[in-house]
Amino acid sequence: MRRSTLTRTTAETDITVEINLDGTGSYDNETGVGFFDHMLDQLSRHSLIDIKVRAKGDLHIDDHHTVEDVGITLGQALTQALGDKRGIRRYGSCLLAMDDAQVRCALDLSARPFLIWNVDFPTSSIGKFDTELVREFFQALSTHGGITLHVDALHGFNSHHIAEAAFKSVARALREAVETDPRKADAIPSTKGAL
Ligand SMILES: [Mn+2]
Repeated sequence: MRRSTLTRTTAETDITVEINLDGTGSYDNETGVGFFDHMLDQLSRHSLIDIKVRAKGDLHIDDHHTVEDVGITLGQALTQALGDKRGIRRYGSCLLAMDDAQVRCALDLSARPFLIWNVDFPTSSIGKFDTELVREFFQALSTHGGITLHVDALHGFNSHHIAEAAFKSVARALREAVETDPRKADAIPSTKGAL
């Protein structure tokens, strides 16, 4: 089964993540950061990866450590659940529209973390949520999930829509990349023989 459960505890955060790559997009996320829960729910719903996150972070400072550390733990859980990556499609992409916003994602589950992030927000916050943290989350996910992750916002004027379109676009691309390719279900998708 392509599942994993991981707990990561530091002086700043205490996080448990459960995922099932072969899920139905069911989610249960409680991080103490409302907007971020809403984004994690989107990530699950549109990747069809079941995601449960419980995070207790130092929110009295700000949301930064909590958001970043959920990205780290989710990335680690993804790496663990993918195992040797046998049979996966490996690549995924999505051009996603949400109202005024359009976001493009191309990714490779390459084990070579690299983030290209061309996403500008017109406002510095969405409600109480700092828009800078969206990049922090995806940087952590890319690094610890071993993902070459390119995200470009082509246009948009509403920060909530741009952030949400980014999460949905990455989710859709991730859905494609983690799926098993029935034409090559027992092979590792690399000419090197390892990923
Ligand atoms: Mn929304």
